[in-house]
Amino acid sequence: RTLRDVDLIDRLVAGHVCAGRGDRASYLDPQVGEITYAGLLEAARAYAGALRAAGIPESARGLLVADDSVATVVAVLGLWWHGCVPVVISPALTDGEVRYIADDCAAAMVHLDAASARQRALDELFATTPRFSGADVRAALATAKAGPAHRPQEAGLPAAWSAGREALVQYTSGSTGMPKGVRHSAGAIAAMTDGIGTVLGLTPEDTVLSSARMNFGYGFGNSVLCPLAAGSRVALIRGTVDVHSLAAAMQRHRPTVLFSVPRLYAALLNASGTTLATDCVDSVRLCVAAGENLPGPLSERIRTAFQAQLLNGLGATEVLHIVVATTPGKERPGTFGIPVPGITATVRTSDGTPVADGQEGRLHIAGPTVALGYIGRSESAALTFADGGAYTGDVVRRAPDGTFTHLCRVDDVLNLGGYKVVPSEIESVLRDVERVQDCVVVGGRDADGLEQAVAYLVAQPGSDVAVVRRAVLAAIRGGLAAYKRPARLEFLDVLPTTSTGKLAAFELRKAAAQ
Ligand code: 3SK
Repeated sequence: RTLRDVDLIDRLVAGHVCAGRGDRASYLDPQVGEITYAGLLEAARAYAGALRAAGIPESARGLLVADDSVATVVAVLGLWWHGCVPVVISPALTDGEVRYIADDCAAAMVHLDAASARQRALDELFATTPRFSGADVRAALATAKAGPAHRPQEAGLPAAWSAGREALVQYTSGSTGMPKGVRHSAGAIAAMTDGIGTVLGLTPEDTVLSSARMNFGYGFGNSVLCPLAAGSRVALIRGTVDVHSLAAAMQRHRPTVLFSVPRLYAALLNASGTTLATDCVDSVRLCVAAGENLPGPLSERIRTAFQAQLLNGLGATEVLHIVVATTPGKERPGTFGIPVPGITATVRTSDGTPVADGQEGRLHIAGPTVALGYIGRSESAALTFADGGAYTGDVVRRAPDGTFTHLCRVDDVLNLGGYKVVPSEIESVLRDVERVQDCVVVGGRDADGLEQAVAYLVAQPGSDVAVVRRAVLAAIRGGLAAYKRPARLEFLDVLPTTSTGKLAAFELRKAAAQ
């Protein structure tokens, strides 16, 4: 091995076992209970052995269509042990999206872990692909008996990863077309745990809870990379997380570090007093907010309610995790703070020229966590990965003290709690509704200052607006995932236009922001 090799298994699991911390809890899974670092290491070895026994080639990509669970982490670690590249995606994606991603990344195996009906559909979708299942891993964890996902004797030594080699692929929805596979190197994983990992300051005494899921870059860093590198304990929540399941998990697991998105913090704070009970928040020493802009007043409310430190971070899948962050204990409400160690962040014009402090421009990130690129997609890659780093798609400003403030997105993509939503996708559902003549969707603000989708519609002349509204609401419920649904529907007689007859979207944005 060369000096630049990264031993992912050692860094994340084996190192803790060798240091005498093998009996400490790594994961607390609602279905499996608590699993120690030694147990996690053994399960990863058994999974790697099963991959080898099934003839899965080293370096191949493996697709995990899986919820957050300890079985998903075992599969990720087993793939790394065997020298393969994990790709974790949500079981809530449609069959078409899952098939597209499996083909796009040329997955040599699939690991499927979903609720029963979805699991059956996924099993059918991949009838001819080497298949592993989360249920098999859980059975192996319970009995430690040889089975389809448990072949410890067959595993070789953990793979050596040179720093520049692809080790992880994460899919991002992006602003146009089908999802893009972002290729991360082993070196980026090591640099990320040394960079934002250091700022977070997680320790083996911490219990971590994340509302963001492992199939999203933020969640993968929160529930896998950062806590494992630090030897912390992670409490897992299965399925989609809402304000109720998050509050219940906080009461049950008493996390010391909470990772979430600003809109879930706002929902927690806005919920009735009984939800945000003392025994829900008093264990938390650090709140981490990322995924979307955190308005200053909301950050103050979080600190007051939790009586905890707050880290507000800006990240992107293309740079693996948070790259600009406030320092816990030195909060700067309304800003994202400064670049994390190892990262250079600059503000640039559209031709890539750096601008002076105080001026707005595109955020450019350089450093070891910048991805290797996309799978295929040479045109998109050339626009994003340029000038020695990556553009995150954010318009920002840097103050003379070096802190960054978020202004808006470069494109008109909406950021709804970390989900990037293209207005045209919402518009196409609205346009199909009978008696809708015209519509446009823009970004507005809710009472907490968080971005929301606002739809402006024009009904056909002579229609009953109340009837059209009901039809639109039904179409939204049937045709759009909950996070994509507009928060407000406004009916106008006509959409505003400029003197040249173009849509005056800026007028609607101004109105939606009030
Ligand atoms: O904000 C995001 O989109 C993000 C993506 C990946 C990792 C971390 C973050 C905050």
